Amino acid sequence: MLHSAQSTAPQVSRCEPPSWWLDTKHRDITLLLTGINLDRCQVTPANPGIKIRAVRQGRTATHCFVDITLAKNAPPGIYAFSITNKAGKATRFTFELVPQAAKRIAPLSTDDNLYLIMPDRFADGDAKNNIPKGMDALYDPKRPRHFHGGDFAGIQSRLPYLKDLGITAIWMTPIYQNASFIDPARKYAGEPVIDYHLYGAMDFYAIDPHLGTPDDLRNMISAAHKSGIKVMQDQVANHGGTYHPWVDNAPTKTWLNPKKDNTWQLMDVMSPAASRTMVDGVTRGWFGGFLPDMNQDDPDCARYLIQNALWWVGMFGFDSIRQDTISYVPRTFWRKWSAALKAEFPGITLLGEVLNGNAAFVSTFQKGNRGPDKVDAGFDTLFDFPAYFAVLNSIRDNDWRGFADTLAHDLLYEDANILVSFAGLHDTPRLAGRPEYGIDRILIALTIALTLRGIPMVYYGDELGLPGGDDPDNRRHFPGGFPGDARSAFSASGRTPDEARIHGHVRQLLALRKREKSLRTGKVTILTADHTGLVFVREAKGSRPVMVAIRGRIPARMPAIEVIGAPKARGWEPLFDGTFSELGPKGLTLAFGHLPVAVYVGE
Ligand SMILES: [Ca+2]
Ligand SMILES: [Ca+2]
Repeated sequence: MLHSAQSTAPQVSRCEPPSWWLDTKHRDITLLLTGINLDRCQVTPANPGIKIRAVRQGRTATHCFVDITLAKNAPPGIYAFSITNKAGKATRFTFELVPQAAKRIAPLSTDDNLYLIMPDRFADGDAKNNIPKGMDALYDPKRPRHFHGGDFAGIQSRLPYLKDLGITAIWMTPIYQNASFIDPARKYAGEPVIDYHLYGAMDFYAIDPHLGTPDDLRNMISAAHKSGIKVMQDQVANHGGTYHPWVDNAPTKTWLNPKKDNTWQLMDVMSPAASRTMVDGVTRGWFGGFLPDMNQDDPDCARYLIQNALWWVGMFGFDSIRQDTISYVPRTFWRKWSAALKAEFPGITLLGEVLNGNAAFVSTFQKGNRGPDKVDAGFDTLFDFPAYFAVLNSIRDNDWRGFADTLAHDLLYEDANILVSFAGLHDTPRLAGRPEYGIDRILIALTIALTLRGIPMVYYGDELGLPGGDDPDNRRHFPGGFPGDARSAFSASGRTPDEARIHGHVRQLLALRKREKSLRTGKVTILTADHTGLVFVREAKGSRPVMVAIRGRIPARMPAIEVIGAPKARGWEPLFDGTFSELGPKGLTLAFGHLPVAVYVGE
């Protein structure tokens, strides 16, 4: 048993946020202290520069909130505070002020080519972090749900590969510290559950040690910026990890929503016909039934999450944020969250994930769009899941009419021309996961994603046709990124013939995109969309038009498509071998070579 003096003295084990920057517009900050005996405390700053506005007790004596204001002339450095509890016992804790926020570069635009990396699965650049202390059981590159060893150093060392491919921005899946142990309660298909994907934060202010240190992250971001590559952080404000300490001991009574399975009925949140209970089933239900759901209607929880979002950008210099599962969170929170980020970092781009194929729903989350609830969630851009699903369906159905119908829904977006267009990501089966489609399907889906309006994105390995089914099989490691790999697809000599073909195709299209303004900013005009195939033109004022043709497969492979209404041009220069165009009896005839796609630049 502890002596009474020890048992009543306050102890502070955490201060969140641990630091801030001085050139901030966000001078009123709330510190969340975690520890013991933090009941009815007084906090006194040891140095001038930080004013205490209020100290508020949490749900129990393990948490308290300290509302502070940073003076404009506060010098940078470590600030100490004395904290005295109701028993009159005191201790100290510290908070750091750095001179300025990390420097950032320009917003994401349609000039960018985005690349999605799951850090654990891309490249292992530092074997020393593969088995952090006490985590021996978590590392096994041969098993699908274990850590494979990828890290920040691995990404940094592959920046030249990405630059050569034509990439100008990378999105890394989350980097928060996740559970350091195997989930004792769950297994999937006989495999232990390990959060190698890092979507289950155990500490929102720490980096998972498998990826490296804060300095490794800073070095990687700085090297990326020097290479002209922006870095997007993946943030998760909807939920924490299954075993987050808040599950047993939350800072306030309403910090988490009560444990209840999510209904997954996404569209209820914008449905004028949905009851309050139906809406809550999505926004307050626990993701998967086991991920503790943050209650953003709790003002302290909301403030914590907003400060956390600002902190990562200010301390590390991310250029943009991809926010997870945004439709599972009340939109009133996103309004505050996006406003705070834009106020502090005017150049930041906010990309929201709404994993749904219906543009009527997805579009309501874009900045400027007030849905039926009159709330502007404030996201600059969204993933174009509707177009992604439409492409797969059109390939399956051998009919491109559905794709044209989906693009008709562009009218619903405030700005469809900045949507992120992709041919797969870490939550969808790989394009190469269905062998019956062969390489054609991969080339078709990638060609559309990389030539459509918006910001194109490539999921790591898709440029090689990396195979894989559902999660986690779609997160196999990049060949050549890991010790012991038999070959390296990072270099041309290490690619199989099919990989070389797909890689060359992607690289060629990304280069064309860089060269042709029409592909970056031009309007989309569909000329053909039926069983014969798909033909669309991208044309920006005063720039050469680009025409994209996808070959239909009914009744047999179409050798050519005749199109009417192509923009006037003296000629159409084909991008790929074996393709050509000629003026036929009915209009322009686009001929295919050995590829299922053809791309032409108007002269
Ligand atoms: Ca490593
Ligand atoms: Ca939620």
